[in-house]
Amino acid sequence: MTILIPVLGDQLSHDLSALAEQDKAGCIVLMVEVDEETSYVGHHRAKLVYILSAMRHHAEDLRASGWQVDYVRLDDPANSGSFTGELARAVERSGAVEIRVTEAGEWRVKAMLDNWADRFAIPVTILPDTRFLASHAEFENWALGRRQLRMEYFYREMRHKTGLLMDGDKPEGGQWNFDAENRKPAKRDLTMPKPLHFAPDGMTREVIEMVESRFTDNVGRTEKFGFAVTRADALEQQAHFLDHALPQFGDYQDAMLTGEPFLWHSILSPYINSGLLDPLALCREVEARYRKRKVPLNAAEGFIRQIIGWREYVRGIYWWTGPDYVRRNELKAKRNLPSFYWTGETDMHCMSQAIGQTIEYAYAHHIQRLMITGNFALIAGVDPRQVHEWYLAVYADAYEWVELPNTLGMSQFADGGLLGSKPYAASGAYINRMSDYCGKCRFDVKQRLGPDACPFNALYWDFMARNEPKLRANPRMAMPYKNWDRMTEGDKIALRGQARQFLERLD
Ligand code: FAD
Ligand code: DLZ
Ligand code: SF4
Repeated sequence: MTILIPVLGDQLSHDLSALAEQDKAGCIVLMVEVDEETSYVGHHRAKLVYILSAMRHHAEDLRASGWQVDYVRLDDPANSGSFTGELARAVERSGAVEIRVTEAGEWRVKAMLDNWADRFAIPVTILPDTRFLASHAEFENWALGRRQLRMEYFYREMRHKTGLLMDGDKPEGGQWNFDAENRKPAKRDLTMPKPLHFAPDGMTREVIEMVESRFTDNVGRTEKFGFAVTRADALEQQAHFLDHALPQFGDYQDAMLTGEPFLWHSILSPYINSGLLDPLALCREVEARYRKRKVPLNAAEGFIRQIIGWREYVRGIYWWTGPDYVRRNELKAKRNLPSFYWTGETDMHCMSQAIGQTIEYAYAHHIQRLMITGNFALIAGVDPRQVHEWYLAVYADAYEWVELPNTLGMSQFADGGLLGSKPYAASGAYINRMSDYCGKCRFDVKQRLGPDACPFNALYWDFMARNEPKLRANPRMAMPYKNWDRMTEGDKIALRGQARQFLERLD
C-alpha cells in the first residue's frame, strides 16, 4: 500500500506539507531530473548545477533520515523527460495506491499537477505549500476590494501575523519602515564581508560535468561555482551573513561598487526559494540579533521586510493575477533585448558590471537588477516578455512566481502599476549617487548630449516623453514632469534625437 510522494526541485524541505505526518515505511519519495524543467528556459549553467546538485544532496539527506527515495537522473537512458512521464513510470515500478504532492510553484507546473487526477487511476492529493506565510485565500481576502495593492500595507499585516519586530500592537521603534536610512552609498574597505565559497564535492563535480557537456548553448560559467548545495552548508552561509553582513545590510542595501558583486547582501535567495532554508526561521534569527543589540533596527527591519513583505507580496500577486499576467505590456514596449544582455559586452560600465557578474555567478543584487539592467530595459522600451525570460534564465534564485512579478510588475511597469506605484526609471544621476560605476565609465554621467553623454540620461527623458499619456497623471511622477516642462522645446528635441540615435545603434 505504497504512497508515492513526488518532491519537485524547489521543494527541498524536510517539513514539506506532502511529507508531514506520513509513515516513512509506507512511502516512496520520487525525485526526477527532467528535460522539461531543465529546458523551459535557457537556464544559466550555474543555476542548473545548483538545482540538480541540491536535489541529489537532498535525496541523500532524506534517505539518511529514513525515507525511501526513488531518484531519476537526467542522463538515465529510460528518462521520459517529463514530470508526468516519470510519475507514470514510478507508479508502475512501485504499485503505488496514492499520490501526495505539495502544490507547484508556478502556473505551468500547476496545470500538470491538476491533470494528474485524470491521468492516473489512483487518488491524487495536492497539498498547500505551507512554507509561505500567506495562503492564497489570505492574500485574496486582503486584496479584494482594495482600490490599490501596496506592499507596505500587506507587510504590516504580516508583521502582526508573525509578531516579528512588534511592540505589542505597535511596530518596534515606532515606525513600520526605516527605508529612508537605507540609501547610503558604500566605500570599499578591507573589512567588507564576503559570502562563503563552498568548494564543489564529488557529487557537485559530477553535475558540473554533466551540465557542461549537455548545456553547451546555455549562458553562464561554472568555474567559480561556490553555492551551498546542502541544508547544512546553506545554514552556514545564513550564520555567516547574520554575523558579518547583517549589521550593515540596511545602510548599504542600495549601494553598488565595481568588482564587488555581493556587498552586504545575504546571497540566501537560492536556498530560501528551493527550500533548503526556512524564511520565517531566518527572520526570527534576525529579530533575535536585534533584540540582543547585535544589529540595528534599520538593518533588521529592512531585511525582514524583504522576506515577509516583498517575497510574500510578489507571490500573492503572481497567483492572484493569473496565468495571463505574463502577457501584460502596459507601455507597449517592443524592442528586442539587446544581445549584450547575454555577454556583458557594452561600454556602459554599470551594465557590463551587473551583467558580467550575472554571467559569472548567476547573481546580482536587487538594486543592480532593478536600477541597472531593469531600468535600462524599461527606458529603452524593451519587450517585457523578453526581459522576463532573461531574468528567469540567468539567476540561480529565479522561479517564475517570484521573478515574474518583480520583472514585469516592479521593474518594467508592464502591469500598469498593479504591483508598485511608479515605474523605476532613472537617469545616470541615480546610478552615480549609489555607485562608483560612473567614475570608471567611458561615458560622462553629467552630459546629456553628444557622443560621450551617458546613454541613461537621454533614454530617461525619452521614456518620460513617449509615455507621457500614461504617466503624467501619476502623482509620483509629478516632479520629473515638472522638470520636463521646464525644458525648452529645443532641449526636448535634442534629447529625443540623442535617444533615437542611440536606440538605432542598439538595434
Ligand atoms: P538580500 O538583499 O540579502 O535580501 C534578503 C532576501 O529577501 C532575499 O534572499 C530574498 O529572499 C528576499 N527578497 C528581497 N527582495 C525581494 C523581492 N523584491 N522579491 C522577493 N524576495 C525578495 N528574487 C528572487 O528570489 N528570485 C528572482 O527570480 C528574482 N528576480 C528579480 C527580478 C528583478 C527584475 C528584480 C528587480 C528583483 C528580483 N528578485 C528576485 C528580488 C531580489 O533582487 C532578490 O531576491 C535578491 O537580489 C536576492 O539576493 P540576496 O539573497 O542577496 O538578497
Ligand atoms: C528549475 C528546475 C530545473 C532546472 N530542473 C528541475 C528538475 O530537473 N527536476 C525538478 O523536479 N525540478 C527542477 N527545477 C525546479 C522546477 O522547475 C520547479 O520545482 C517547478 O517550477 C515548481 O513549480
Ligand atoms: Fe552607467 Fe552612465 Fe554611469 Fe556609464 S556614466 S556607468 S553608462 S550611468
